[in-house]
Amino acid sequence: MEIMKRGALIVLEGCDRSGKTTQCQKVMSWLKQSNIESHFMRFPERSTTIGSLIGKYLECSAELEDHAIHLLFSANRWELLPDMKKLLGKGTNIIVDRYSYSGIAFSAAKPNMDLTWCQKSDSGLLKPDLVIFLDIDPTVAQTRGEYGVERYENLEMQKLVRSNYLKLKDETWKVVDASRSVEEVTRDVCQLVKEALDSKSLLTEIKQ
Ligand code: T5A
Ligand code: NA
Repeated sequence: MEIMKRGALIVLEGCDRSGKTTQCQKVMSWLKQSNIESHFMRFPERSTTIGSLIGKYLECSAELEDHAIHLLFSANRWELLPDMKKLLGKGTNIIVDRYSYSGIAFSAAKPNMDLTWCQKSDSGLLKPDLVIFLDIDPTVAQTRGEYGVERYENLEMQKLVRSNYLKLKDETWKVVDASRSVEEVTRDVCQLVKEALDSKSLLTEIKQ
């Protein structure tokens, strides 16, 4: 009898312009070519009602108190939790462009925002099987396309975000040097995804 494998939850994280969306697209096309059932998601997901408010905040066309916007980012993940559980349960892998780690690292980079407080609203969401951290010096990232268009895209903020990310790093994290060419980064990212998909831990329940 064949044992049903659940899908893997794989997250790409990193400072702004580290190349997350580019690499998610590369991974998705590799998975498609390999006939591996996979679904792409991103946070913030700006298409929902909550997400549209987040979008306005990021474009600086709306102002929100720091704790309030933090909770909206978190609510945006909670509202998509049922969809994520359904996909993983039927064996579909999910590749996610940003997750709770962004929520914590960015909010906690603001003055008077406590990292431990920021973690609370995401407690109970699904824990990823693998987090690929695209690491880049924020001074290098700021030379990349369209930098500085949205809120948070400034050097001081990004340096604090990077140091917060490193505080959140645990055994599920793999750090990839994202300052290299797209092709070099993709090679490492696809290798890490492949290892995660081969893992025996997918025969167990998804962690919460
Ligand atoms: N946020 C997010 C919170 O505060 N709380 C939360 O809970 C969440 C989920 C928007 C903001 O929201 C914050 C974090 C963000 O500040 P977003 O919508 O993911 O989040 O942001 P985007 O602007 O879409 O994406 P990023 O700025 O993070 O960029 P990416 O996805 O890291 O980078 P990418 O792939 O778009 O590439 C950027 C540019 O660099 C080039 C690309 O061609 C592009 O021009 N590039 C490279 N150039 C050279 N070498 C490489 N290896 C390259 N890879 C890509
Ligand atoms: Na992106």
